[in-house]
Amino acid sequence: MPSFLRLKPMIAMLTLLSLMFISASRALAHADYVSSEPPANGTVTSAPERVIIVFSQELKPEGNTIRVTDARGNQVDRGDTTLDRNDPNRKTLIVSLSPGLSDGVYTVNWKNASTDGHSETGRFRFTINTGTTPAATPLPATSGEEMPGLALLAVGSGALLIGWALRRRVWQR
Ligand SMILES: [Cu+2]
Repeated sequence: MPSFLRLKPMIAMLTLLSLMFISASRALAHADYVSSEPPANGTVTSAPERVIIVFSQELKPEGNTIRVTDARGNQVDRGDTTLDRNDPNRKTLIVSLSPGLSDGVYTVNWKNASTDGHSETGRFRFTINTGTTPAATPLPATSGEEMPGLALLAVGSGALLIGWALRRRVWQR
């Protein structure tokens, strides 16, 4: 068998692999968490009146949610998530909180709707510690949960293809 024919499956495989990686990285370019108030894993010394989250892309006016719960899972936001009108770039969400929240650990679950048609979710925690109650324990790291499955799928399929190609090459010898 001429050697150039042996290269064909290799080239096809590499092309397919690159396409998968391109589509995977495109899918990952959504409105990601950039910063927030209170900051993720941060501690504030007085009860905040609102939670503000800044994202990396413009958001739609609807379809965004910030849900804030206390350590017992009780909702402490007022269910009024909106785009922050102070941000002309429309990358900021804001939700108001029940007044006078007590010291403790709070969890923020967010879901956004990017103008590129994609939706993303994530979660972080913050602590209120006014110094009037014993200090709260430190928090685990923040997590952004954005389709890790797709990237894994690309890597997994790539590994399978490489295995398949190698097997074929050994066979043809
Ligand atoms: Cu996107």
